Amino acid sequence: MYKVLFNRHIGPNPDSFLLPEPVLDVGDYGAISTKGLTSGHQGCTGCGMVTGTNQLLRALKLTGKHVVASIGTGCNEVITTQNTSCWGDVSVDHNNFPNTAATLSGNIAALKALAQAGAVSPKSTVNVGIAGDGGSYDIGLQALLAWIARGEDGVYVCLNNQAYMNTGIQGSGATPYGTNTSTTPFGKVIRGNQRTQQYILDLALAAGASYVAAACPLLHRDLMIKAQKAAAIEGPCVLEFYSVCPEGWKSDTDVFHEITELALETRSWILYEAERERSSNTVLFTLNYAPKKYLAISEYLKLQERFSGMRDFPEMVERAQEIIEARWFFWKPVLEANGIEWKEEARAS
Ligand SMILES: Cc1ncc(C[n+]2csc(CCOP(=O)(O)OP(=O)(O)O)c2C)c(N)n1
Ligand code: SF4
Ligand SMILES: [Mg+2]
Repeated sequence: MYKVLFNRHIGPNPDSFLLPEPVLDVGDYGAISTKGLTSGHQGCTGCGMVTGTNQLLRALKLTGKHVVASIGTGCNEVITTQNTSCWGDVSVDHNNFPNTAATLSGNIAALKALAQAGAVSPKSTVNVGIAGDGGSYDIGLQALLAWIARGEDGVYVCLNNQAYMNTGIQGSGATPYGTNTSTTPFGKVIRGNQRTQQYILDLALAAGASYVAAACPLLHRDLMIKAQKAAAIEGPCVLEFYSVCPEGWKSDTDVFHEITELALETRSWILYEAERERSSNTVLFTLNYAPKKYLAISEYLKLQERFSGMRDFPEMVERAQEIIEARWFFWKPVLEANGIEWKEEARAS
């Protein structure tokens, strides 16, 4: 285990004690045109992972490095590999469902060998692995944890839409309690997903990651700062992006903004980051957003039909609320230091 320290400051954080200088906010670069994911992809209207990938690539390119991306099977790969020109000048390899972190490792080794042979300059590339929640929490977890354990320098990004969307909305380790998916259908006897979702960033920190961060494309500056920090910090860094999926969440295609905002305001998605000081094995946690009065989880359940079954069962809604509050208990010292209540008293009516 590691020792826990909290940053008292709540908000986007360009500083890191692992970096000599703060990274630049996207606005500080001035009018530099950069291209992330360009047109030609086949993502659904309102897809959160398209926006998240776009912001990730823009942030990494702003660092001036060449992006080498290893992408695992899932929506992100399927929608971008029929017309690969949408990746622009990113070097991309598409690999199998469990393999993202393993092929990321292969790219890192290959570029190290090329640098030793003088064929590329060292540190001129940023190596990224991108996979879905199924590819990260489930079938790709072994490769991810082993990559972290080897301590290699790179960035792993989990695009979390909370189920296996590309193959027909099967539940994953990231599927929230009560969700209706094709493998956790909402019926009379078993009411949707009975398990509590897991948290990949907890696992990554336990495995020894240098830096982990949760972001969402609604707050693009925060996401891009985190991507740049992950690119600059030495060692394995893991990012997780909240990714609205109208197809799998059974939501309208034009409420990307509203759903993400509700995720933040109900505290069901936590924007935070954590960085590790290796010699003392201390991890510094920073909370990047906390609503002063948070909304009840029932508000979050409204715009997404995947939750339509559980909405009618008050005990299930209460259980979902308890899961959130149990997770926020961790942040109690930071909330209290900032005069914010952490429990029901803090809920807006
Ligand atoms: C070994 C293997 N098993 C199953 C599949 C089929 N498959 C491809 S993508 C996928 C689900 C991807 O889910 P996730 O990683 O969450 O990505 P999403 O599509 O949701 O973005 C599955 C089951 C495969 N390609 N390879
Ligand atoms: S199914 Fe979901 S994740 Fe896949 S492209 Fe459509 S909106 Fe995006
Ligand atoms: Mg998924």
